[in-house]
Amino acid sequence: MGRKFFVGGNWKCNGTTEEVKKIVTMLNEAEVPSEDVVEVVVSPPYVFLPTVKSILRPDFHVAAQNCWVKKGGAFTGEVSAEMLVNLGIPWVILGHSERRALLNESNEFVGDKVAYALSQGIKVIACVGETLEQREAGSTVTVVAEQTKAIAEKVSDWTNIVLAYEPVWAIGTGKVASPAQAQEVHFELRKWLKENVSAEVAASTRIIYGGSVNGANCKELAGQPDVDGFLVGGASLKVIILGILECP
Ligand code: G2H
Repeated sequence: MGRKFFVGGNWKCNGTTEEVKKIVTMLNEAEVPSEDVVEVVVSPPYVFLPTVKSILRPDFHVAAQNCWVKKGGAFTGEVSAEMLVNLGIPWVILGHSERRALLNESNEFVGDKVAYALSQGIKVIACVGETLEQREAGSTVTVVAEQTKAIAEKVSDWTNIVLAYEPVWAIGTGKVASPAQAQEVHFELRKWLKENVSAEVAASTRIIYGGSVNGANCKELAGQPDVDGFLVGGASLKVIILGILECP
C-alpha cells in the first residue's frame, strides 16, 4: 500500500484562545483534499488541546508537542501519555530539535519517550535532523542515523511512527532545504530503515520534511519520491497551510 501524504502543523509556543479559535475556523472552512489523500494533524500548545479537539473538523486530528517519558506521577510541569489518552489526543511530536537543543533531550531520552508513548497507544511524529555545523562537517547522514537508531533500539513496531526530517539550519530561518537535499536525506533514512529494521518498515514508514516549508516551496519538495509530507511550523499558523495541504 502507498504511503499516505501527511501534513503536521506544529504551532509551537504560539497563540491565545482567540487566535487558536481563528486558526481552527480557517481550517474548518477550507476545502482541502480528502483524508484518503492527505492526513492532517495539528499540534497546538498543551493548554489549547481540549479546545482545539472539541472544535476541529473530524477529518483533521490533534497532536501534543511533547509528553513525559514514563507513567505520570511526581514530575512537576510534565504531561503524561496517559493524560493525552484520557483527553483523546491520538498523536504526539517527540524529539523536536528545539527540545533536543534547549532542553538537552538526548537521543536515548527521545527513544525512551517514543517507546513509552507508543506503548500507551499514542502515534508519534519523531523528529531527527542535523545542525549546520554537522552538515558542514559532512556528518548529516551519521547524525540522523544515530537519532533514528536510538528510536529503533526501543521500538519493535513502526506502524504508528512518522519520521520527520528537520534540518536544524532550516527551522524557522527561511532557509529551506533544496528538494535534492531533502530527497538525499530521506533516501538515506529509508535505506537505514531497510538495512537496520526491515524492508517492509522502510517501504511503509512515512518520512516527512520540516523546516521553513511554505506555499512556494512545498510543491517541488512534495514531488520528491521519498518525501511523504511535511511538518510545518510558522506557515501552519497562517492561511498558507491551506496551499500546502494541496500538495499531494
Ligand atoms: C520546523 C518547523 C516545524 P518551521 O521546526 O516543526 O518549523 O516551518 O517554522 O521552520
